[in-house]
Amino acid sequence: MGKFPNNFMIGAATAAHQVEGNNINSDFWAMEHVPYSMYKEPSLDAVDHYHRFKEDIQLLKDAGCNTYRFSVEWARIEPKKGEFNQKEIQHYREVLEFCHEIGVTPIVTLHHFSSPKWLISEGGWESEMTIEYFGKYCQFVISELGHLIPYVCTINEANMGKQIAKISKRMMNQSKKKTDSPDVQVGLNVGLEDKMKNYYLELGQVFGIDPSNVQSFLSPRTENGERIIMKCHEKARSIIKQIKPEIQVGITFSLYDHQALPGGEEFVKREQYEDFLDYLPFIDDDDFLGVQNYSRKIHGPDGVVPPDEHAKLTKMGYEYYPEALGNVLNFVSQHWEKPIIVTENGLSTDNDEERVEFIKQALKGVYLSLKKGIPVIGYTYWSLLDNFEWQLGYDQTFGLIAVDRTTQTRHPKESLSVLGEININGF
Ligand code: GCO
Repeated sequence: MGKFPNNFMIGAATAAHQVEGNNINSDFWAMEHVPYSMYKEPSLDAVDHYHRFKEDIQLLKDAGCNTYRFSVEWARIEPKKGEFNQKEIQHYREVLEFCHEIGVTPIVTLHHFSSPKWLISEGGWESEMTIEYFGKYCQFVISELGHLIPYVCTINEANMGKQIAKISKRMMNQSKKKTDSPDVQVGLNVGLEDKMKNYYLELGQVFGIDPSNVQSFLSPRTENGERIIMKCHEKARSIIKQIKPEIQVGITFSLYDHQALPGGEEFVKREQYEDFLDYLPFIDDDDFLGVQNYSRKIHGPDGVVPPDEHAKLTKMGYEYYPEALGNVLNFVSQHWEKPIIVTENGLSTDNDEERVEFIKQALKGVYLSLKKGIPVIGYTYWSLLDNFEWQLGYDQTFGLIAVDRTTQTRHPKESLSVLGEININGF
C-alpha cells in the first residue's frame, strides 16, 4: 500500500510506574498497599524495566522501530519535597543516552499518572501549590537532561480526571437507583460503597490528610482541578522553552472516536467538546499534540449505547475497533493544524494475531490521514511490554513483548516484528 516518510517515528510507549518496579515513594505504591485497596494487586517489581531498559529498548530497535516513549518518575526524582535525587537523574540520563547511542528517538513524558506521595499530602491535583511544585520538578529535569530530549509530553491524558469524574457520577447514580429496587446486585453495590469508604479512610491516614482531600491524578476532578492541570502544563512549557527552546513540547489527551446514531448528535458534540475542544486555549502555544486512542463510543438519543452483541471486544471489555484512530485524527485535524504524535494506541489481547491485525488497520488509518495532509509525525504503540495496568494489575496484556515475571524473561511477540517491518518497508 505504501510507506511512511523516512523521518516518521514508529515505536512503542511505556510509563514508569507500570514497568520500572519498586516506585516506593509514589502515591500509587501507597494506594496499592493500604488495607481495602481498590487495586487488584500491588505493582512490586513490575517488569523490572528499571534494570532491564537496555534489553527492552534494544529489542524495539532490533525489530526495526525508531522511537521510544517513556516517562520520568517524579517520585524518584523528588522523593521528598524539595530534595532532588542526582542518582535517579543519572538513571534517566543513561536511558536517554542509550536511546541516542542505538538510534532511537526518545519522547519523554514528565507526568504519567503517578506522583510523589508527599504531593498528595500537600493537596495533590486540586491544590494551587502543585503548579509551583510541578514547575520546580520540570525545571530540574530539563536543566539536567534537556540536551538529550527532542520531544516532551508534559502531562499524560490531561483530560482523564474529567472522564473519571463522569464515570464515577454514572456509577453513583446507578448504585442509587439500585438501592431503591429489590435488585440482587444491591448487596454488591453496598459492599463496594463500604469498601470505598474504608479505602478512603485508610488513604487519609497514609497521606496524613482528611480522606475527602485525597486527590491523586486519577481522582474525579473538579473544574478547579481541571484549571490547575492546565496551568501545570503552561508552567512546564514556559520553563522548558526558557531552558531549551528547541525542545518540542506537547500534552496528551485520551480521545475516543465519538459516533452518532440518529438522535445522538448532540451527545457527540458535547463529548468532543469536553474531551478536547475545551482545552484548546491552553495548548495554543504547544509544538505538537499527543493523541491517545483505543476505541470508539456510540451515542444514541439517550446517550452512550453499548457495542452490539456481535461486536468483537478486547480483553479490557471495550470494542475492538482499530478504525477509531483514523477517525480521531480526522476530527482533531479540524481544530489543530500543528504536528500530531499518536502517543498511544493499542489493545489488550491474548491473541497476538489480533494485535497484528489491529496494528495494521490502525496504521493504515494513520497513513491515509498523512495522505490527506494531516501532519502526523509519529506513532507509539501502547505498550512495549505487558505491564501493570493500574487497578487491573498484571492480567491485561497490551504488550509487544510478553514478560514472565517469575524470571523477568522477555518474549517478543510477532506483533513487535510486524510494527518494525512496517517502519522499514511499509505495508
Ligand atoms: C492510559 C494510560 C496507560 C494505560 C493504557 C491502557 O491511557 O490510561 O496512558 O497508562 O495503561 O491506556 O489502558
